[in-house]
Amino acid sequence: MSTIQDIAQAVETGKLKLIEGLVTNALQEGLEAVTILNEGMIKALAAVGEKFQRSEIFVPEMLVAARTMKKGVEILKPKLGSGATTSFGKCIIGTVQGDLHDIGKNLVAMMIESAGFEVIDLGVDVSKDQFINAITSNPDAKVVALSALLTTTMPMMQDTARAIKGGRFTVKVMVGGAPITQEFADQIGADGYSTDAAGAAQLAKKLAA
Ligand code: B12
Repeated sequence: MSTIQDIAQAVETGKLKLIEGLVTNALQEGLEAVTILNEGMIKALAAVGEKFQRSEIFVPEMLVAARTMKKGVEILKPKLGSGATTSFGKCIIGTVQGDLHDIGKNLVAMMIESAGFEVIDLGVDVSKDQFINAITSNPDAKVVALSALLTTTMPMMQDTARAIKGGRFTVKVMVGGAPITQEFADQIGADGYSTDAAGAAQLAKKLAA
């Protein structure tokens, strides 16, 4: 029997080879995909971050935990979407320049896509100019979603959001990521902020309406 604890433990200790079986078993046993994601995987990565902060583990361990989570999310993916059929238009998403974290951004992209958007994912380390070029090439885009996980890349999020808001674009800007707050979002002139992927999808729909 696979429990949430087994999954959390596998992510935390980077048991890449075990994760597929554990997640598949948990789903077969009737655990909800969203519970596995939130209680098993996201909490485990938060614990990994705390261990890193205490210098109990280092970048390689953090990386293997991230890979394990990604593998697990692949298995959950078909179960996480809402299967919406309404079309809300295009959403451009990316992690801002200097930042390579993409697990949260990918979850947000997945939820936004399943809420009914066509997602244009620019990936990680995306410069202000790359965002502007993507908006220029997709003038019908409704929302741009910026992700940042490092306090050192928050200024880049600010530059990017301000450049977009300062241009002649109608697109709405939403922001998120672990260090981002509503206060910061307001300060940089973003149109919206959410703490998690499910909230991000709701917010994108509201902004596109
Ligand atoms: C995994 C990880 C890595 C992996 C990333 C792999 C990958 N492909 O993403 C690797 C090993 C590469 C890595 C590298 C580094 N990392 Co790192 N990493 C993490 C860790 C453990 C987990 C992040 C994660 O994926 N969480 C799970 C996801 C689901 O959560 P999330 O990203 O927050 O996303 C959710 C919300 O924030 C929100 N959201 C996210 N984006 C968006 C966007 C929008 C628009 C919206 C609305 C919402 C939203 O929705 C998501 C889903 O619910 C965190 C710890 C932590 N507590 O965050 C440290 C952490 C972010 N890393 C940290 C550091 C220091 C680094 C390095 C500088 C380490 C180093 N010395 O090299 C490098 C930086 C590399 C770079 N230039 O980016 C620090 C940052 C400290 C700080 N205050 O800035 C943290 C907090 C660890 C710590 N406690 O010290 N890291």
